[in-house]
Amino acid sequence: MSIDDVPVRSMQYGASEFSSSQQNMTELLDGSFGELWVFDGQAGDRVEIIMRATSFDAYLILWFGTPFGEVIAVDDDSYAGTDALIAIQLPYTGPYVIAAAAANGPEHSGGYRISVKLLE
Ligand SMILES: [Ca+2]
Repeated sequence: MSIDDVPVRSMQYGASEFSSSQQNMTELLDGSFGELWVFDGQAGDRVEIIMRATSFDAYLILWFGTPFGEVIAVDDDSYAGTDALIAIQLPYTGPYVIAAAAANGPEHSGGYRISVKLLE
């Protein structure tokens, strides 16, 4: 699927996905590159998004609605080492877009794991 011609992969709460494809990397507005994922959230949901990568510096951006719209959260290294964690209570109901990005440029991208969990 795509939003505004930007390729986006869908995921659901509880999903943990591995991606190693670099052709899905999209250039983001700040010049960095990332792969985009979308999930549906409800206002008030407490969610935890984790991105782990062994060969590059993981970086997460979360938007509401469409990519490059309203930024809800960003994180670089809150999980462990250079891995990223966003833990947040969602402010709106609707689609959220995640960028799983490389903090230090697309030449450093590679395999990574991303998970989205709904906390009780
Ligand atoms: Ca990082």
